Amino acid sequence: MNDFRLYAITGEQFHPNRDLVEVMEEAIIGGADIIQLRDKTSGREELLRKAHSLRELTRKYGVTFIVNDHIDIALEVDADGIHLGQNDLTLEEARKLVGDKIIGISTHAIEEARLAQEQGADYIGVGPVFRTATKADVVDPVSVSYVREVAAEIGIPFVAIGGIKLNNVDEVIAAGATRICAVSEIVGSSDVSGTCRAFLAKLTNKGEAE
Ligand code: 3NM
Repeated sequence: MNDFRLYAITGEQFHPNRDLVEVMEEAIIGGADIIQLRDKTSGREELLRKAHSLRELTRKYGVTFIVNDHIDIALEVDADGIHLGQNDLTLEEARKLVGDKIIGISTHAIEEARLAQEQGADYIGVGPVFRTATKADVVDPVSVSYVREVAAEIGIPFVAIGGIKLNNVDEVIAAGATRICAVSEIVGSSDVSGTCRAFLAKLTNKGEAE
């Protein structure tokens, strides 16, 4: 897969008066290099419409496009990949359906990370690092110590997620994260592009300091 640094996930509840595609375009302009459509409330038609629009947008900018949960929709719009939780299909079942598309898996403990790697995930989510109100029923925060564990042991790309803000991301980067995902901090910002640029500057400065 193309590697990435800043992963932006949709969260329309954080921008009730703004258009989805417009907000995600600002994220891309600010430097987000992978976009995920995550929507737990829309019906299939609505979801498909959003997926088509975001596919068009991400193609225009050459940015990776991932669909959360809905493999059928990912296939229908020719997304670059899918993202699955721990309770979704097994990786083996998903791989049969999506072939060589990207498969990302949410993990909340090192055993889950090891298993995802072993079973051929292309990347994993590592979180929630901090408390988040964005994902319902998520486990308690895993803290930066889980980021540290994954950074030390896991070979496939991992992205830190959950409650990550500009004011706490330094701690996550210091623990070894080189890829960051934020939902509310990015799409809920009054300056979406600026927020993305600020995240990237922090990721880049770490690189220079090494
Ligand atoms: N997955 P925010 S936490 C979509 O830990 C998602 O797997 C998580 O939203 C995980 O940046 C999360 O607004 C929500 O806290 C992250």
